[in-house]
Amino acid sequence: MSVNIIAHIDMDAFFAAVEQADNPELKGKPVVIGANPKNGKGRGVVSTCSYEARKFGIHSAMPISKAYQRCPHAVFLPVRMSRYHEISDCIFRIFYDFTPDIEPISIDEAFLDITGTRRLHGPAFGVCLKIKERIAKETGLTASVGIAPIKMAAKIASDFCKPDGILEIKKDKLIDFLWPLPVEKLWGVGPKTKSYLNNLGIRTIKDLAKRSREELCEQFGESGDHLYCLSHGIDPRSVETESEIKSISHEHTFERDVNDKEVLHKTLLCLSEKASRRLRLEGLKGKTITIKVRYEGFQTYTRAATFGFSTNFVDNIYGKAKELFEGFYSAANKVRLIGVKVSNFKNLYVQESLFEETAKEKKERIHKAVDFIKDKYGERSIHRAA
Ligand code: TTP
Ligand code: MG
Repeated sequence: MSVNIIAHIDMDAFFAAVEQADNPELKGKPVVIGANPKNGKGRGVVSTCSYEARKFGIHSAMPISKAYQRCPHAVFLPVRMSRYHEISDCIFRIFYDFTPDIEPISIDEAFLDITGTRRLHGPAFGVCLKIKERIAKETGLTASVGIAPIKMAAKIASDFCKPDGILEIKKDKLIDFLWPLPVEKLWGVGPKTKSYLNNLGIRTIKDLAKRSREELCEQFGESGDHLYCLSHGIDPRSVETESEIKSISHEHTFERDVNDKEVLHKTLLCLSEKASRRLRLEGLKGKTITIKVRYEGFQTYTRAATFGFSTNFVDNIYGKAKELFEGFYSAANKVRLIGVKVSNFKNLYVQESLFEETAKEKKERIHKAVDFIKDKYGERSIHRAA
């Protein structure tokens, strides 16, 4: 059986490193990116900080006032999202020079399937070294890279070798690498499952691997089987490239965190319109609508609902997105990012029900007309009243 080679690449201290590259005077200094500390009285949180600042115990999502207490002489800077997006685009263009099989995970992180790059670029380790060199040359930044036959191990490996490292776990060393690790390193083992497993005497991945598949399935149902496989280094998930579209999503990060419901609703509408338009461009309809809401403290929530039919109409998408949002949002929390996703696709060209067709065809025509006008006169030419 052929072995997959997957790389997980994650930039080091991304926002802080961009600031240090843009202003070399900041190199070697503790730099904290996030809310204004206002001499220790500031509200809001740390987005990230340089490794120099981490020595003082500062980390992402920590209240900015606490970060100030720990290191008042650090350089505190605001988030410059558009600049980080520019650098992120540059990094992803470098990835695409090596392989089209890329699964973006966040602004500074992706999985690359480099199984097939050997003929053109040589063995995996060398490929990743070249990628790191190009990133360094073109952006002045460092990345950490984990290489492994499965995604989960590649991700653990990149964490292990931070900052500025490369760690390759070959197939025959995968079990030696995984088994001594605490069980919560496995994907899907959060704090609750961890303490449940710990109570059963399962602390390491090896402890878990020693239990029988049947026992784990009895305890955890379907996810028992999944845990069993992961603990034995089996992870069927492949790198999901953007070309095999599984979902269409749009997100918006606010320049300033927001709790004004009207603004949030308008943003949901705008994101739903974008999703609707892209779905129609791709000839897709989805059944499941998911919203993502990230608060100022970086806690992230998703809520999903599935229709009994497939749709790409903005009325349906926005209606459901708003309903989901209203179902759990409380205005006490400020929102940093909001997103709308449509998934669970069916082929457009399969008729759902002959009787529904006429009314739907009419709606479809109207949507197409709107797209046409937007194509011709720009995104802002037509807008719905919220
Ligand atoms: P991460 O990759 O989690 O962190 P990092 O790149 O700063 O540091 P590391 O070397 O440990 O990878 O996140 C990428 C960027 O996302 C980070 O630079 C800032 C942003 N971010 C936040 O704004 N808040 C958060 O709580 C986290 C975790 C990240
Ligand atoms: Mg990072």
